This record gives sequence, structure tokens and C-alpha cells, in this order.
Amino acid sequence: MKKSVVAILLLLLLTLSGCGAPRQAQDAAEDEDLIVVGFSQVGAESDWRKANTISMQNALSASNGFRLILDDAQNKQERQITAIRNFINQGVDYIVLAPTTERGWDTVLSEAKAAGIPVIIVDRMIEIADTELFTCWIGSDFRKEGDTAVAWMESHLGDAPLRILHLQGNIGSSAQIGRTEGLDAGLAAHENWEMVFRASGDFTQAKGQELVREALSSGADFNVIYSENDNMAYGAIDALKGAGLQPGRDVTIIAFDSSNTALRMILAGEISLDVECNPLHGPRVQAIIEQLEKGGTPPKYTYVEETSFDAGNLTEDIIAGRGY
Ligand code: GZL
Repeated sequence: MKKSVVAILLLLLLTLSGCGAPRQAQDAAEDEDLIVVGFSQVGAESDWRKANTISMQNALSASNGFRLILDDAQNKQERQITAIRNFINQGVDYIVLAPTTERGWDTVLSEAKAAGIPVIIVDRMIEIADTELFTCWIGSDFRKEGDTAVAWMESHLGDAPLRILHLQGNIGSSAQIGRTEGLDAGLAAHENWEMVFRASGDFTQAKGQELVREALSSGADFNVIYSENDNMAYGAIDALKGAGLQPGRDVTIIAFDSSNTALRMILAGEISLDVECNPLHGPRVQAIIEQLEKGGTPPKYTYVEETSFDAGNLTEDIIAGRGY
């Protein structure tokens, strides 16, 4: 929308001169009624992330009045910073950032502010000196997710000694920080809970499988896997089965995200608890931008409502009715 006047004048000039308008001028003119959004996405590391991207693409669509420019940072903050600078140079109307990590955003968000481009943060939190550098944030309470998992472990695993293998997400992401803090609080509160192995699987299935294979071959004696997302849990289950162990019987699996595949693993008795982390931020961001376009002021922070699933409350109908 910012480029509309310039684009239309350029188009007019080129058309009158008989030169014909280059494609980008035509695009720009077509953009005149669209809200142009630059979205810096973490990557495509998990089912959750893919569902999040699809949700944003479906909501910020041309039919809804948007032109979405999506950048996949492949889990690298420096690529996100480059993408944000490109969005600024392109003169987008809004920037949406799903941050890889909590820190390191002050400079580039100052540049977006100076360019007069509102920034909406989704999913993970950022730690920044001046919170005026972003307009609003919408995401999950990751510490609460961790506390939910620990409360379930307390009520379902009784007083048995727990020997815990902990698969962490990307270190420094607020999803990892909050879920780890929840488990650490549980470990501090229970003398019969022991951490026997802890490493980051980067939220990926391959790394999750690699780490559990490594733990098994090192002789680590664990009876619980606390996996900070579903995809690492899938990898862990593959590794357990490869070693002749039965997930859900020999080892209790705790996971996060509640994606469709993982919920089916609950029905199959392989995952015992899955704490929901809802990725469907597209409609939420769309509503925020539409509110801003009308001069409204969305809340600075919005936490999405989330639940958890186990064999006691999960049904096929629930799975069929979920968006991811
Ligand atoms: C959580 C999100 C995490 C998911 C992972 O909001 O940031 O990143 O739990 C994803 O699946 O990779």
C-alpha cells in the first residue's frame, strides 16, 4: 500500500511513454489495495512450524486483502535480521517476526521503528530494552506448558523413581527456556526425580533420534523422556523401537505441541502426555492488523489458550476436529 502512489505514477509515465510497465511496477500497482506483510519465519523444523506457516499464509492471503512476503530463516537469527532489513527496504506495511531466539533484536527493530513499520511478534518471546520497538506480541506461555507437564507427571507417575532423559528445543528460544524451567522446578521439588541425560535436539526428529540412540549406547538408564516438542519425540520413539524398547511401556514419553501425528501416538499408547502449543496464529495476526488499520490498539501481549492431552481425555473426534 505504501508504494501505491509511486507505482501508479510510474505505471502511468511508462504507459504514456509507450515503453510499457515493467513487471514490478505492475505488481506494485496491483498491490495498491493490498496490505503488504513481510513475515520472517524461523524455518520448517517441525510439524508445529509448518502448521504455523500454513496458518499465516491462509490468513494473510490476497483474497483477505494481503500480500504476504514469507522468508524462511532456516533457524538462523542472522537470516531473520537480513530478512527484516529487506522488508524495510521494500517498504512493507507490516513486519511479522517469529523469533528464533529471545535476544539480539534491538538494533534491527530500531531500524523498523525508524522506517515507521509496525512489528508484530508471534510465537516465542523476545527480550528487548525498549518494548516500544514492537507493536504487540501473541504466543504461548511456555513456562505454564512446562508446569502442566510436571503436574501430570506428579499425578500420574506417582512416587516411582523417575530417571529423566530431557530433549531440549533450540537453546535460547523461549519455548525451550519455559519448558525447561518447568521441568527444573519439578526436579527441585522431587528427590525421587533424577536427570540422567539432557541435550538439545533443535526441535527436529532426526536430532531427537540421534540423541536417544546416543543415550542408549552410553548405557543411560532412563524411564521417562521429556521431549520439548513432538518431532523430537517421534525420533526418540524410533530410537527406542530400534533398541527393542516399547514406548509407553518401557519408557514414558512426555511431549509438547499436540500435533495430529503425536495425538495419534497417544491413542496408540506410545506418548503418554502431550501439552498443546497452538500454532494457528494466522487469523490472530490478521485480526491484529485489521484492528491497527482502523486505528485500533490491540493488547500489547496476548497469550493463546492451550490444553493438554492424554489417554484419559483424547478421542478420535477431538483429533479429527483440530486444525493441525
Ligand atoms: C513453540 C514453537 C516451537 C514448537 C516446535 O511455540 O516455537 O518451535 O514447540 C517449533 O515444534 O519448532
